[in-house]
Parts: sequence; C-alpha cells; structure tokens
Amino acid sequence: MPLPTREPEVAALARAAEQSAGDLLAPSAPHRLADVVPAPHQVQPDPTGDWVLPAEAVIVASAQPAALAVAEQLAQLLRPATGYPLPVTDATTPEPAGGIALVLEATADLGAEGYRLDITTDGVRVTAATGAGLFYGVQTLRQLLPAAIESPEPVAERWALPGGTITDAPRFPYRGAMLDVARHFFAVPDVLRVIDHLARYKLNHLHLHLTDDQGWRIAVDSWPKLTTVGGATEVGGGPGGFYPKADYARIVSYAAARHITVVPEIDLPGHTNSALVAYPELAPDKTAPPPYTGTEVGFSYVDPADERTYDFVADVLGEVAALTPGPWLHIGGDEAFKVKGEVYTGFVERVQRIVADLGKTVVGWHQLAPAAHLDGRVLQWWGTNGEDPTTVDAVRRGARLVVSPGNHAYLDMKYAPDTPIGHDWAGLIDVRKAYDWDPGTHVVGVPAEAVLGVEAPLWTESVTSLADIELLLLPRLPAIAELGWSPRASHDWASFRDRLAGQGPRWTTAGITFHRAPEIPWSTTPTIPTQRNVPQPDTATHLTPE
Ligand code: TNX
Repeated sequence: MPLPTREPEVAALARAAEQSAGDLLAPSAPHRLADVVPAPHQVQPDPTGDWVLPAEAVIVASAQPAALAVAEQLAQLLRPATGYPLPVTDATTPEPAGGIALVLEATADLGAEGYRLDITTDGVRVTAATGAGLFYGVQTLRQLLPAAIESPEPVAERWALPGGTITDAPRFPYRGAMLDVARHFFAVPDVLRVIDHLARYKLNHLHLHLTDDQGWRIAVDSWPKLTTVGGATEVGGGPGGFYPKADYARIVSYAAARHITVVPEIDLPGHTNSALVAYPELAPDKTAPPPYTGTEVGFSYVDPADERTYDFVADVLGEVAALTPGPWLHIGGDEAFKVKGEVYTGFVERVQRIVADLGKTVVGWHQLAPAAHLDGRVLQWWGTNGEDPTTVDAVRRGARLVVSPGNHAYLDMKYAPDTPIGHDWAGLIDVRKAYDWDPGTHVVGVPAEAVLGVEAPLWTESVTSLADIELLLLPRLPAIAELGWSPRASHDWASFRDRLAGQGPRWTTAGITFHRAPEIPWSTTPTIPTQRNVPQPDTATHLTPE
C-alpha cells in the first residue's frame, strides 16, 4: 500500500502538470456564440471580438436597483469559479472598459424581456429595457463561458468569451414549469433549486400544485386544519409537510428575484381528499374520508351544493391571493369525475368569479373549457391529441391557452421503458419527443395569438427526492424552454441536440443530476479543471421577428 497521506499531494502535482501542459498545447478557445439554450433570436459572431475576463474586471451597472440587482447576481455567479473579486459599481452611462457593463435603457427597442449582448475586445455590454432583460442576458453570458464557470470552487481557467452580438427576445410571454408538491412534499431548498434550473433556461413561471388528495401544502389561517391535518400525509405514507406562509413568501420572493412568477394552484372541486379529511363539512356526505396515500385520481370532491364550500373557496383563494404578487390563481378543475355537467360548470363559474373579485386572473386545466368565459381566463391544455373542439370553442369565446401536451411536455413521463421512476400513461417522452412539437400550432384550430405560452408539469407520485426531480427535469426542461423562447424558424433538432450536449458538463460541474439521454452527444472529456473546445466557424443566423 502506498502511503495514503502522500496521495493528495501527488494528485495535485499531477493535475497541475496536466494543466500547464494543456495550457501550452491548447489554450482554451471560447465557445461559439450560438451555443446557447434556448437558441437566441439573432447571433452575429465576430471572431475579432473574442475576449477574456481579466482578474481585475469590474461589473458596472446603471444606477437603478433593477440593474444593480442583476449586476450583483452576475458577480455571485462568477466569483466562486473565477476566484476574482468582481466588484459591482454603478454609472449613469456604464461602459465595459475591460469589464462587464449592464445597461438599463428604457428606450431600448428590445421588449419587456429582450436584451442585447455585445462582446468585444473592450469587454461585455448587456443592454435591456428591464431588469428581466438584463437577467436573461446574464444567463446567456453564463453559458458562453467555459463550463468550469459552474464550479463552486476556484478553477484555473482562461475565462474566454466569443466576440459578437446577440439580440434576443422570447417568442411567448408565458414559459413555465410545474412542480407537484402535493403528492410528495418538497422542502423550500428543493423548490429554490428548481427555480434556479428554470432561471438558467429563461423560464418565467413556476406553477406550484399546492393541494391534492394526498396532501394540503399551503397554510390558510382561517382553515388551519388544512395543513395541520391535511398536510400530514403524502403518497406512500411518508410524513408530508406544508409551507407556513413565511416559507411560501420565501419561495415567491426567491422566484421574483429571478424574474419568475409563482402560479399557485388550489385544485377544485376534485383532488380534495386532504381538505375533506381536515374539514368533513366540505364533503358531500359530511363524513371525513380516510386520509389517502395512493395514486388514483377522480374520487374526491368538495360539495358543490353547500354554501359553506364557497366560503371555504373564498377564504382559501383570498389568503393565497394576498400572498401572491403575480396576477394568476390556478383553480385546477381537472378530473372532477363525480361533479358533472351543469353542476360542474356552475361551480367553476362561481369560483372564476371569486378569483376575478380578488383582482386575479383565472388559470385552470382545460376541463374548465365548457364553463362561461370570464375576462382574461387562461386554460392549461394537457391533452394528448391536438383535436379538441371544446377547447377551441372556449378560445373562440376569449380564453387563452398555456399548452402542456401530456405526450410531449409532461416531465413525469418516463424517457424510456427502463427509466426508474415516472409514468407512461401519455407514452414515453425522450428528449426529441419533448422538443419536436410546436406550441403555436399544436392544438388544431387555436391560432398562435391565443397561445400565451408553454409549461412543463412535473407530477410527483413516483418522485421522492431532489435527485428524482432533476433526473426527470434535465435534459427535457431545456427542450420545453427552447419551445417557449426561441423563434420557430430556429427549430432544429440537430442543432438543439448539440447545444444541449454542451449543458451536460455544466450540470456535472455544478453537481446537478441529469439523465444521460442516449440521443444526446454528451462529451466524455473531463470538465474540471478545464474544458477545451476545438474552435469551429460560427454561422450567423438572421431571423425575422415573429
Ligand atoms: C393527470 S394532468 C393529472 C394528475 C396526475 C397526472 C399524472 C392533470 C391535470 N391531472 O392528477 O398527477 O395525470 O401524470
């Protein structure tokens, strides 16, 4: 046996030697400017503008709080791996001056979420009309740096960036993912980490499925047993849990700092067993059902014939609305198999009115379609067959759609028969299946203008840990993100597959679990201490706005 105490030293020496040999043989070339997920709207490479972040770089931002906040976030992203101090300062007219400038320009013709990123020999400039735009520019910048930028520890690397200009803006205003915290409860740190994943890919909505048969996860002061009783269960018999109001507020503000709006869902009138266990007066037979920890659906409902039910709904939605700065309240509406016809539509219409009276916009699963229209209402379509006349009719009456096709966007579907967790009722969803569809035309007869955007739901009947969540989320979430953000004209599986492969080393370096989908050409080279890329000619894309 060699002396174990000498091993780290030897390993360190070997690493240092490999590093300096590597530096001599192949100084790391920058990534290509177009190697970004989701694909940017317009990319104009300029190889004469390649630039390397120097240790003494300063991040200078416009003096408005929205710009300074993004500058601080950028510094926090870059400091761990670079080990550079990267001080943040402000200026009336920020200039890169050998560092990074974040310029908030109200007159910039870039839209509410767009940005321009200029990389020149003088440094980096991100320009946007809003903090959100600057934030998205920073996410792009992050992906253009070597993968080692994801390291939590300082890494000896040449922090090279490819020269040129990216002009970018999203195709759809609503780009989301859903996390079901009801079937299995996930603590705040897990939710915050999911928010980080959304932010990386420029998603801007996190839909939280907060209540279901197996558990009630959000504190409601006027009906306290919803959580103390209804929150104490989950699928499989585990302890469950719930978010006290302060925890929910923490999630909301962490998301807001990343330009992500939380969409809270209280699923009604079905999927309510946990509420009935806590408050039997809401049950049709006024008797408490046993707590439910299985995975069937469609058996429970709050009594639509009892006025007390509407007091309950108004109290719950009122408290959730008060905690939620975003405009949306999601009222579920799916799989209420025992509440039929006019009883169902009558219930939905009353609840829609309650939401409107709270000053919020109704979102619900597309089962809401037959109910009367109410201004602004949004249906979340989760069908598996794009022929859906009932939804088309609701759109004709004014509804907008968020599309989440079960057989393309459901992150709880297995990738392949051997995926260890997940469902297959909507089929298997490999990365290509998640990528190859068009939210703008998917529901036949619904015009693209009625499509607000796209969302990828993650139901958690079989998902019990953060690693499980990440395994199902990655790499499919970036596919859905690209459908929501990138112009349709840039849709191209071969390009996406290659750009997605570049994300793998980033996740590995950051310690994020992902599914090594066989159809993606993941690199096999080590990512720490350095990732070396062979320079390749860039191809500029000039795309017209949609
Ligand atoms: C259907 S999608 C449901 C959920 C399940 C999911 C499992 C929808 C609106 N309802 O209750 O968790 O399938 O994939």
